[in-house]
Amino acid sequence: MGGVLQKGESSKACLPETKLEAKIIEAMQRRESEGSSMKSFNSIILKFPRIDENLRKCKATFQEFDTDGNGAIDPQELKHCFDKLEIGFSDEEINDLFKACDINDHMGMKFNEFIVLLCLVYLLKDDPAAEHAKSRMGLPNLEATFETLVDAFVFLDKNKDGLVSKNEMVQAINETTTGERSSGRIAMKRFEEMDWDKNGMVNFKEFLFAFTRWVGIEDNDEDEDDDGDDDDSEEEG
Ligand SMILES: [Ca+2]
Ligand SMILES: [Ca+2]
Ligand SMILES: [Ca+2]
Repeated sequence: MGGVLQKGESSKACLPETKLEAKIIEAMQRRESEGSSMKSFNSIILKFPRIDENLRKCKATFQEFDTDGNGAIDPQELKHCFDKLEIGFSDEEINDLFKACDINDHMGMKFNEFIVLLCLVYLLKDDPAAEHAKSRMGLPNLEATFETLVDAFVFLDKNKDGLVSKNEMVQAINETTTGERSSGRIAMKRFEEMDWDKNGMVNFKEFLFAFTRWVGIEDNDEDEDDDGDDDDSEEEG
């Protein structure tokens, strides 16, 4: 066959809530036309430790751009970050991204939110129409990791509509059959963890936030090591 079915007209049930989200879906669909190198759900799972390791390295980048050191990146710091990384986004785009990723609504990016934001930037930059298409962000390690995350999403999104449905999740896991009956239930659980707004679809942002949780990156700043006044880690006689 090889033809592309144009049946988008009938599936307008869940419209993207924002312009940014529409752009993300568009960028994802563009990327999906290139296919995924993932062969199975297991191959995604197997990459978790490496993804975790690389995202943690990003902590230094986060701290670098948190210039006032308050543990969060505010809109001003984010703009500086984009300048420094030569990410040619408009102020409006930066603000939209900030709002989309500032899930606690406290006008500050926590570490996990920052990672999600950068990964969205990575996807959005891959736009042939954009001025800085395909140019590097100056974060080679991270970009490889982001590519893996995008690749994983592409693998899951079987019908290439830029969103992962519950059925697609089940399908992805069933393809991996190792004869385990529990995999379906795990898939459900994973899906529910991802689908924050419970609209039955997981978008790339939801996927990324879920991912940062799975690999254990929360917005906890309890493990800061730059203050030196930890009260529980070291006790001196
Ligand atoms: Ca700050
Ligand atoms: Ca889909
Ligand atoms: Ca959702």
